[in-house]
Amino acid sequence: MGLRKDFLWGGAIAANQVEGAWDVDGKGLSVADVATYKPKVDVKDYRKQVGVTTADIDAAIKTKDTADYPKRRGIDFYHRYPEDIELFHKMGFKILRLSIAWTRIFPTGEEPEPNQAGLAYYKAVFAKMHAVNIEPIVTLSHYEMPLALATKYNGWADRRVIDLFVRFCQACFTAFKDDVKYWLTFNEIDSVTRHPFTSAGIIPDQTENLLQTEYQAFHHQFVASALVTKACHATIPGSQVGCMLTKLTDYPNSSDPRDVLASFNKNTMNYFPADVQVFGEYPALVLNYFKEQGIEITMAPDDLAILKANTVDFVSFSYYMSMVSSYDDSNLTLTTGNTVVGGKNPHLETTDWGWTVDPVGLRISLLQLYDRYHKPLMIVENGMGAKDKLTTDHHVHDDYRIKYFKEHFEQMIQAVDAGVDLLGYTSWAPIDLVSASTSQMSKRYGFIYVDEDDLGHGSLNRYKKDSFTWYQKVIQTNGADL
Ligand code: BGP
Repeated sequence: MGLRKDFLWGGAIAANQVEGAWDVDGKGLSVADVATYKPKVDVKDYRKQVGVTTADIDAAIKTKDTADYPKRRGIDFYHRYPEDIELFHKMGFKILRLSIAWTRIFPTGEEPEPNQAGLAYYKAVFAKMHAVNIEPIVTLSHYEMPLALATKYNGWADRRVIDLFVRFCQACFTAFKDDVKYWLTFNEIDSVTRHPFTSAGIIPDQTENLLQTEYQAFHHQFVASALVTKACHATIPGSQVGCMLTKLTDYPNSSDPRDVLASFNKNTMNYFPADVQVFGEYPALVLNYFKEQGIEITMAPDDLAILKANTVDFVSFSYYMSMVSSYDDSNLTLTTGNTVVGGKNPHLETTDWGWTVDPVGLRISLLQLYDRYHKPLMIVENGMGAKDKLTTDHHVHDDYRIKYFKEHFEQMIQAVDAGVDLLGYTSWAPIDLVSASTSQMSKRYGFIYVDEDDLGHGSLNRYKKDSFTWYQKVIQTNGADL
């Protein structure tokens, strides 16, 4: 069988991790521009709450364009996109996932009119992509809410942000209706409870019930996502809108039924945002969890009808690692991969950053998601962060990366052979970029090396790694030659 003939091979990037030019052409500050990433919990002591504070933000604003805030530099995709898109084209990309920075279109989120320079920039990027037959898939919100909305409203915790987001999306649909068919609303929507600031603009004040705030923010995002799905379908006939989930596939630590139950519950909470976006309703188990936790979601009278009437067309997800759960954490050796905390799996290796490498987990994830949702799927992030070495003659021999992808593709193809409807695959990331969790360049993902270090020094020259030619061959043969 193998992959469909029109399988969408490509790569995925996000504006805040590549563009740089953080204050160019009227762009406003986004949460990404000020946050050296901070998860909600201390990774060494996962019971300890941390998270971004107003003092962090003030310090970041004062510090401005320094090495502490590398996302402001990015890899200068803002100016170098023609060259980068050419390189993607050389690899044979059919699709490129990228995000539109909200702050290029509405710098503070509340301007009466969209910023024409921002719209013109993306128009030019899409034109370049179409010139080489690369289809865009656009994420409308990839950890880059206007900072002004975070500080003024506590981000998505406030219902008023829904209209502001819908307005931004509508401006994009109107401007790019002839350019973009595939859209994603929120990147890794489930991440609100892991890093509330970058994900939802929430600046926790230590007195509030943070879970309550986070689930309220989720609800606002669900309603926004549904309204945006509706607007997209109305403005762009034939458009396809997807949800985007971090698939954190969880295994029980043992066959002890209590471990199995703990893992089931973990997976239920991971699926929940996609459940709402696909089924158009809250799962009963999650509503019960809210009750148990004393969480009360405030809803407007029409909200549930809006969710039900505007579900997504396909399900997209990122897949990096699997997790292990037990009913009793003391049974686990906890690992602290920098976005999540979970039990160590003795059967799996980890990357230098503690993320388990689990190709079979990708196959399991595809089977689970298809079995649950019966919707076409798209893998929109998957890849391996590594410390690459550039040789003096400008090569990177990244056989470890080729091995990682080969093993994941083998499992992906087996899932497709088992009946999963998979539309495409975009690697994270086709070109080195600033890491979301470390804010550094040295966690490299690309098939293309970018000469830039963690302090922003370097020529920014692009060099093809060994994996570049390998991925090119994979695309050429539609996965037949790995
Ligand atoms: C996902 C994000 C991406 C990306 C990726 C890798 O969670 O959607 O933005 O960065 O993870 O993570 P990191 O950059 O921390 O290695």
